[in-house]
Amino acid sequence: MAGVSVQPGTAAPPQPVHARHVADDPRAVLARPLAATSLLDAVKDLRRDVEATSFPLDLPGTEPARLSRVRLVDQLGEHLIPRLTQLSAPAVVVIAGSTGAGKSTLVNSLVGAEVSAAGVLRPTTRRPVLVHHPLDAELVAHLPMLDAVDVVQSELVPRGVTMLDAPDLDSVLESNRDQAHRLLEAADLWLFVTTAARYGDALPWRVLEAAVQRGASIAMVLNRVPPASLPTVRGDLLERLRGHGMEGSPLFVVPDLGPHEGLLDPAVVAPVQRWLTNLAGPDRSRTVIARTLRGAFAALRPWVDELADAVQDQVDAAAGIATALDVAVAAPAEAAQASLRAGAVADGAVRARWAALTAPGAPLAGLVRGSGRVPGSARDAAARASATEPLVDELRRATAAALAAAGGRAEDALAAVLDGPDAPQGAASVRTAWDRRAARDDRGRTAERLAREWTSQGERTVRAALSSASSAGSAASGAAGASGDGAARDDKRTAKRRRQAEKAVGVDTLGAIALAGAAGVDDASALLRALLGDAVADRAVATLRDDLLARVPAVVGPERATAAAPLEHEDLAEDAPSRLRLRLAVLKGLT
Ligand SMILES: Nc1nc2c(ncn2[C@@H]2O[C@H](COP(=O)(O)OP(=O)(O)O)[C@@H](O)[C@H]2O)c(=O)[nH]1
Ligand SMILES: [Mg+2]
Repeated sequence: MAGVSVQPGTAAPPQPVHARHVADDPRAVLARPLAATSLLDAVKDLRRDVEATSFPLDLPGTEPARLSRVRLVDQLGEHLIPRLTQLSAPAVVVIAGSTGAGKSTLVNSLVGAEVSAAGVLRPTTRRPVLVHHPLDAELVAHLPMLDAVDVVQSELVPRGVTMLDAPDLDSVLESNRDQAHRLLEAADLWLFVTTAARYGDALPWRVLEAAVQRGASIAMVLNRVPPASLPTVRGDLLERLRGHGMEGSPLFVVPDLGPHEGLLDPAVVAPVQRWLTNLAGPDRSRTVIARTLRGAFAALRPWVDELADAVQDQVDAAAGIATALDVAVAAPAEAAQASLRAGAVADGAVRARWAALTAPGAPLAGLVRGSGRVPGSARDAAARASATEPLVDELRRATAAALAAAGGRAEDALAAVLDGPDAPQGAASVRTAWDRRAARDDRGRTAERLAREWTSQGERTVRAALSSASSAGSAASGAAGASGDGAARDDKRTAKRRRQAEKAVGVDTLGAIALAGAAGVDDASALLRALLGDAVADRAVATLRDDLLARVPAVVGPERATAAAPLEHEDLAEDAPSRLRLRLAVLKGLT
């Protein structure tokens, strides 16, 4: 079987007759699915990110940015994305023509397989068949006529094109089924198949004219032309095309070579195949999309940039507020530590309890005799331990109160910064979202926990001080033995008294005394020195005092954190503005 011929007996390459280039018709140049999809995806991504962008802080200029964001989401979602989706849909090429013209045979031959029933027995094509490339499945899914067709996939259909073997025109028009009409109206291109015998039929021309009026492109396949009559028939057909305003349409000629069943020779349909491939040409379709949407994309850039700038303002403001909050709590934290160092915990109930415990005849009275001996037995130690329990309770209560007060002053300072005349931009939004009640509830619990932890360190700290002194002491006594030094003898006496105190007073009670000393009861520190020696007593008291001061940040920090919680927003994160800018860059690269 010979290829498509333009002139019988010439070796002219099989080219369609063109009066006008198909590519000039924007309707004829449809999207390349890959590029179109990525462009569509890029715009969808942008829309999603723009929609997700919030402006948590009220700044000057935030309100216009919020409105602009809403309008941009609308513009993208209601206009650009539908338009892009439309442009990205594959071109629907409907194969139309009179019954028996060879439509189904042409479709089958183009895809190299019998996807649509063909034959002499009528009717053959009862339900339209839509053929597309497997990779276009997702885009094809958006086509409006899917419920009315059988869908077949073929690798031989160029991407970006779907072929629809429609029911015979005559039967479509007779049945006047809405579905069939919708099908034909959805077509972007008509590949009109006619024969030397049928091209004069009036009905197909009426249908074609209506398609041209709707803006569809037309190409003609003149099928089964006896070589002898080709010049006449071809001339006639071109005349008719001109008469119906279709002079620009390509014309393919398939010569008749006698009775035929099954697929046509691939060479015969190659020009039609090339035309289809050309139709789906990748770069051109991308250019068409870009050209069609150039105005929209150009408007998008400054718009998105503006939003990204507004997000940047939010991020900058958040950083400013965070710094202001840091500064706000620094002074109350330092003041709280200074007052703890000055003995705030000891004032009031603690000092009164100490006085009661050390009054003449009370459990801690006369612990140190003039001789330096520590009076008492292990039984006395147990009695003293239970007697000092109320002292530890009092210390815990006073410590909790002091720490809670530090938290309260931190809250006041935070409020002053967020409310004050020099409040940083956006502070009002943070202030509104700040859950002060929750902070207060937590504060009491936190302060009590910290106080309990601190008082539980008394005994442990004394034990640690004693054990480090005894290991240092045994090292020192070795040296003293050799030199007979007086200070070493003193150390020996101190160490002996320490051991006595440990046994007779008990580490529990020593811990309570050390806590009282660290809290600021100077008499307690003095007693501890008398019992344990200056070095060990001072070490224990200093350790406990440092421990107490170190708990201030644990109560002030959460105050700041609660106030700053509204800043923990992903749109206030440092990289927030770059998200939108990145989307814009991707889009720029695609258009
Ligand atoms: N000789 C010849 N027969 C053809 C050609 N195209 C189709 N036919 C035959 O014409 C008959 C009708 O073809 P079919 O594809 O079913 O036409 P449709 O009704 O337009 O789909 C079938 O028997 C085909 O084998 C062709 O190019 N040459
Ligand atoms: Mg058919």
